Amino acid sequence: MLTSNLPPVPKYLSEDELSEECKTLLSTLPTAPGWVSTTLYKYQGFWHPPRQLQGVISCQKHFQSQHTDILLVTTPKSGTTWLKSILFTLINRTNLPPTQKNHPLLSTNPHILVPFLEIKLYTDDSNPDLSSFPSPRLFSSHLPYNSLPKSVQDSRCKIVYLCRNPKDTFVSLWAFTNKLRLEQMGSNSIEQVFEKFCEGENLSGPFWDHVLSYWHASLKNPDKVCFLTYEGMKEEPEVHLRKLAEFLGCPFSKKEDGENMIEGILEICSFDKLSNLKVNKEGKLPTGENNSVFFRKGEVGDWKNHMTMEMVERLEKICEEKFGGSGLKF
Ligand code: PAP
Repeated sequence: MLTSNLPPVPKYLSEDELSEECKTLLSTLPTAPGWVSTTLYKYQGFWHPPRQLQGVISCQKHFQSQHTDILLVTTPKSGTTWLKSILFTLINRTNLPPTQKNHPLLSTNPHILVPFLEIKLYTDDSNPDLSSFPSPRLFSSHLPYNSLPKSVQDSRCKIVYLCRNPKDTFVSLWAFTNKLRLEQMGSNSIEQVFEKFCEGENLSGPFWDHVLSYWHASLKNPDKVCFLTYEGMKEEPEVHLRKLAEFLGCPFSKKEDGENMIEGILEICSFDKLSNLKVNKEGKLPTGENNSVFFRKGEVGDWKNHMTMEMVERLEKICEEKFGGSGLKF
């Protein structure tokens, strides 16, 4: 019998466990080449890899939102890992002060503490038992607004939305997906994937449609959707953390201000702190990704080191067209 010398395919790329329902659906959807998986599928106007799509369908069918739930939604590579850390620390700060020596963030990757609905919980199990999650339950998602499970839209649960300027998002996505590609696949050049990004053919893309879906939802219902940007968080972290705490109904008390609670939260969630922890340098997610792939530079403006002038002009032109008149500027 011939045996392959290639390492086994990690779970995040595996298509072995796709249900018949998912396979049938996939066969009806438009396709585009994937950045990591071979194919992306367009479902409800947005692109998903096959394994994730199975999670999307199950989550839409089965997830029952509770009024007290908090859902962090992000465009991929906009600072999801950072906001997961911040939200987890913020809502648990009374029982788990950020200065506590054995704080969970010091030994557990943020993606474990705040799991994705469609990428983790509903891909592992089509209808997982979520009863062990303490209230308020904190989940995350990359789903566009219109693809959220109906119960999320109908319930009084809170949505925290985070996006990032498209140029840094693109560069981060390019670097990230190259790290997830198997060695035998080689790397994608920046030119190759730039075309796809401009066409909207990327994980959870088109980028602009994703962002606009939440921008409009936040304008329509500011008590339900809190719209944040990576750049805003970087520029004024205290202001935004205070805003987040108020939005979630757990504002900082005078006593907490006196104890420098905000500084403590920002410190434990900082790029330097998290990226240098053993768990994030050496650990892996159960789906096979190295935890370190979620920490690269953590800066605003790294696009200047990678994109050509032509790329910048083209992307800015697309963004002007797409975001023009929306009141949203990057
Ligand atoms: P995801 O959407 O796939 O979960 P996400 O966490 O959004 O990934 O992307 C990682 C980006 O956030 C990386 O950006 P970069 O490629 O431009 O460097 C990563 O470095 C950055 N990041 C991770 N943790 C932090 C943090 N604590 N503070 C600021 N940026 C961070």
